[in-house]
Order: sequence, then structure tokens, then C-alpha cells
Amino acid sequence: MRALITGACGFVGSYLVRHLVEAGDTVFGTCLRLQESKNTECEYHTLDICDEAQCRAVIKTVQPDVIYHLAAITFVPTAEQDFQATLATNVGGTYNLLRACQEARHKVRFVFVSSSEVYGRIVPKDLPLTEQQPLHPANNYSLTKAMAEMVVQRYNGQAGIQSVIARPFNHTGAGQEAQFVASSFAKQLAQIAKGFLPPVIEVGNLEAKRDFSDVRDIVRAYRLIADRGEGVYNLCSGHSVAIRTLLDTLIAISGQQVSVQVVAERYRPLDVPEIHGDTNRLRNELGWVSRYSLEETLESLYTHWLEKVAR
Ligand code: A2R
Repeated sequence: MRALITGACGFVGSYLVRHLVEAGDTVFGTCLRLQESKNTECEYHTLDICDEAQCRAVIKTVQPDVIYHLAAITFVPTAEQDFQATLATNVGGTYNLLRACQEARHKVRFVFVSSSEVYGRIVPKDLPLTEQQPLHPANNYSLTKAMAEMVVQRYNGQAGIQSVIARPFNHTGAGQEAQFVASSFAKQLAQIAKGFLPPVIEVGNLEAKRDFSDVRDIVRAYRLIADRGEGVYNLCSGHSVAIRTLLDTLIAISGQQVSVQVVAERYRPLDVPEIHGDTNRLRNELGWVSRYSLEETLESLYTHWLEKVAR
């Protein structure tokens, strides 16, 4: 299987490269800016998905059997600041890739990585969220992901393109940027452990309950979806955990005595107090089960930051 991953140098892309190589696929990755490759078993190409000609060239060169489309503007505040760039990347970039496949008349599986954020403002009676839940995007990031899902559906079945959509809920693991909540806590705890920070951890709103998975479980689901998925899949654990529990678990893992300080810059009022997804399609149709407990995920995150933090 010739697999092409866009956004292969990103957080999830790096895990997906490793997983597909281990599974025996011939893996090609695209990166906006090519970094020194850690994995020589994957051939990397520079690609700006906003550039139609570059998309056509990569599809023509690689001739993939499957495309995992991960490249995107992924950070919600960045998307809020620049709607045009987010539209061009998340929607236009998806369109460019699909057009390139259509023009090449190339038979391909197209796995679009969307987001659970497309469900937007939900109320407790909507839980657990199924794939049939109407989409109500509430920010630029989720709006462009929902629009891109429609682009994917528009090209599904055309010129040999077979698409499937993944809606991952929160996922984390070693290597995630510290702008995301679990990684932010783990990094601060590692800095405290090394004596670079006083024993005070800065937090925002701890009351939100979200559905967290390990990034390694998520990339396994992407390959299963590529292999035999159809339609739309929620990728989630099926239960929610309070952000306060994430914090308490990480503090316990670090074995430190710290005080917790709520700071205004990190504090956002809660639009949606609780989110968790329905995993039935993923489990029953594809036989997916998670392999990592939340504790194991948080341990790997903390260990990663312990090795990485510097003064
Ligand atoms: O900005 P960079 O150098 O970090 O590159 C990001 C890349 N990217 C692009 N690639 C090609 N052409 C573009 N115009 C373009 N703009 C951004 O997409 C980055 O390497 C990658 C996304 O990776 P992360 O931000 O680390 O996101 P993560 O957590 O790996 O999420 C993967 C997928 C995304 O589609 C999310 O929306 C979804 O999972 O949840």
C-alpha cells in the first residue's frame, strides 16, 4: 500500500508515519517546511497545500493508493485571527488535493481528518455525540473543517476517489505542543521538577469535561478507517474526563507537591461543559479498541517534557 500523509511533520503526522511504516506500508509524507527527517523509511516532499501545482506534482510523483489528509491550520486562536488563511488552507488545500486526484484519474482512498469541533455548541441531551449529530461549528477552525467535509463529499465517488471522514475528539501524547491543555500541565510540571519554575502550576478553567484519547490509538484508527471504513467516524474514548482530573493525575505522576493557580490569561468561560462521543461505529464496524489508558498517555507526555525542557 502506497500511503501519502499530508502534514506528516505535525504532531499526529509523525505518529502516523511510524505506525504505517510498522504496518508495512510504503509511506510518503508531505511537510510545509521540510525538517531533518527522523524516519528514513518515509520519503518526504515539501508541499504547501494552498498551491495547486504543487499538489498536482506530488500526486503525480507519489501515485498513492491512500491519502491521509492531516495538513491544516489546527490551532483555534490562529484560525480566529486569520479566517482567510484558514479558509485557504483547510478548505482550499483539501480542494486542491482532491482536484489533483480527480485530474490524475487516480484510484485513491482519501481519509479526511476533520475534528469533533464540527459538532460545535451542544447541550447535555446530545451526549454521547453520534456521527448523525447536526454540525454547528462555533469557531473558524471548526467552520473550515465542516466546509472541507463538504468538499470531500462533493468529490467522493468521482474519478476513482473514495473518501472517508474521521472526526477525532481530543487526543494527546508525547510531542504535542504546549499550547494544548494536557501538554501545558505536563511541561510546567517538568519545569518545576527540574527547578526551572517555582512549584506553582498555572491553569485555566478546570471544570470542562472532554473526551481524551492517546494519539497512538488515534493513528491506529486512521489506518483501520482507510482499510475498510465508509462514511464518517467519531474517534474517541466514549467517556469524558474533567480537566481537573487530568491535572491531578499528572501531579500524581510527577510525584511533586505543587500549588494550583488560576490565571486570567488561561481562563475561558465554558460554552460547552461536557463532551463525549459515541464509539459504536468505530468499535463495532472496525473492531477498534483503545490500547492506552489515560495514565499511560499522561506518563508518556510527562516523560517527554522531562527530557525536553531547558531553562
Ligand atoms: O505550520 P507547520 O509548519 O507546523 O505545518 C503544519 C501543516 N500545515 C500545512 N501543510 C501544508 N500546507 C499548508 N498550507 C499548511 N499549513 C499547515 O499541517 C503542521 O505540520 C500540520 C498540522 O499539524 P499539527 O498542527 O501538529 O496538527 P495535529 O495535531 O498533528 O493535527 C493533525 C490533524 C489536523 O488536520 C487537525 O485539524 C486534526 O488532526 O485534528
